[in-house]
Amino acid sequence: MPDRSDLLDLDSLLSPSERELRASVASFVDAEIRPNIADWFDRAVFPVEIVKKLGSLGVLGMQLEGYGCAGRSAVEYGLAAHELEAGDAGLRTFMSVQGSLAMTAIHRHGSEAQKQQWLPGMATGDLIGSFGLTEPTAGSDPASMATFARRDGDDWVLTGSKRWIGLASIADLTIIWAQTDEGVRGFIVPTDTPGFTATPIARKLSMRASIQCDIELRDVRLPSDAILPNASGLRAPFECLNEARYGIVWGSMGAARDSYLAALDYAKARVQFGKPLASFQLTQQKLVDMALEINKGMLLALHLGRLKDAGTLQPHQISIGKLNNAREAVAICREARTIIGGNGITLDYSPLRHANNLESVRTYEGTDEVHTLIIGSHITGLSAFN
Ligand code: TGC
Repeated sequence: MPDRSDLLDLDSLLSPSERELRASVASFVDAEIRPNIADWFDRAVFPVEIVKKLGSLGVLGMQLEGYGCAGRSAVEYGLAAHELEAGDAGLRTFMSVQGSLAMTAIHRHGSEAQKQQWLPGMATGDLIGSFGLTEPTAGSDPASMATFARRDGDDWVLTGSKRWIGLASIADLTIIWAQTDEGVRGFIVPTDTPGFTATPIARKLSMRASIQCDIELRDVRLPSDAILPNASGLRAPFECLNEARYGIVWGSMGAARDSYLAALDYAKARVQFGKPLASFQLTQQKLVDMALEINKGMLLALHLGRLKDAGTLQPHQISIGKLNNAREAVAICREARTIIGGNGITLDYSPLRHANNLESVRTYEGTDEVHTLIIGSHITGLSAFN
């Protein structure tokens, strides 16, 4: 975190290589994202040309070992998500869908041949992946998914639909989770397979510099080796979601930090009633409240990252981070907009764009409600779902 937002010297808790990684992603965001993001968001464009640049930066599947992946730590992965989302959540979401979901599904659950076929190209950004779990009528409750894969000789034949699937219309492959006679299984579906269609969802008020799709699967025939051999049951996609949820813990605070800094700069420059807004007590209170939550959120992210690097991070702890940081980040971005006043409703300033994006972030990868009840179940030993 730059020092105007790092009130606790959290920097001192990072190693030189962690600071170096963070600086390289921050420079990338300054050069490639900040100058263009208002235009991309306004025109609802995902800049496909950025994919290979992110590959060259080494952040696609960066937390994975081997197969061309960078093998960086969980904290480094978090710092990259933090800096990218300070640029825009849509771009951080690309990194998450590609690296945390699609690549993790193959790396964790795939065969050796599948890993060698797909992962090196995905790490460079030559291949784009997506991850199809959610359905039009199965969002928070993926166990109720209707997509079905039936055996036909040696082949599998998939039928069903998915919704809110990031990047699917430009992807080369999608991981499709489907019911089978033996429970939920995962399949690698090349997107040029007959019967597969992906249609971007239009008229979004959030994540406009990103793509989310409806997918239709009409008798999509796949060879027997398309199945992920080591993924059996819903536990498998949830293990991938853990990775993406962890990235959100860090990413959401990046959006919050960028909004806080925009409000701070504005408050110091903007003069009303003969003095800077920053000198008013009410403005200072807003800035202080934002800074406190950002510093607490970063401490939480770093603690969870250290647990993850130690191999001890538990799903309910990820829920604590995802729930708290996404929820606080939305509040911070909205409050930052109030300091910028009427000017803050334009794309000349980042807070309202970040706040709109965070409406998606607090919803996908488990809503506030889902994460509250995962934590509630951990505390009480009683599940609210079953
Ligand atoms: P439940 O019975 O609790 O669990 C089924 C099995 O999964 C295991 N499990 C986990 N394992 C690892 N990590 C986790 N976080 C896990 N959560 C559950 C569990 O132990 C069990 O294993 P086993 O071996 O005993 O069978 O399942 P449930 O249906 O009762 O779960 C309830 C609930 C609400 C917690 C769960 O359904 C949930 O997390 N819902 C939220 C779903 C969600 O986050 N969806 C987002 C999908 S993202 C997407 O499709 C698009 S990605 C974004 C993009 O593309 O842009």
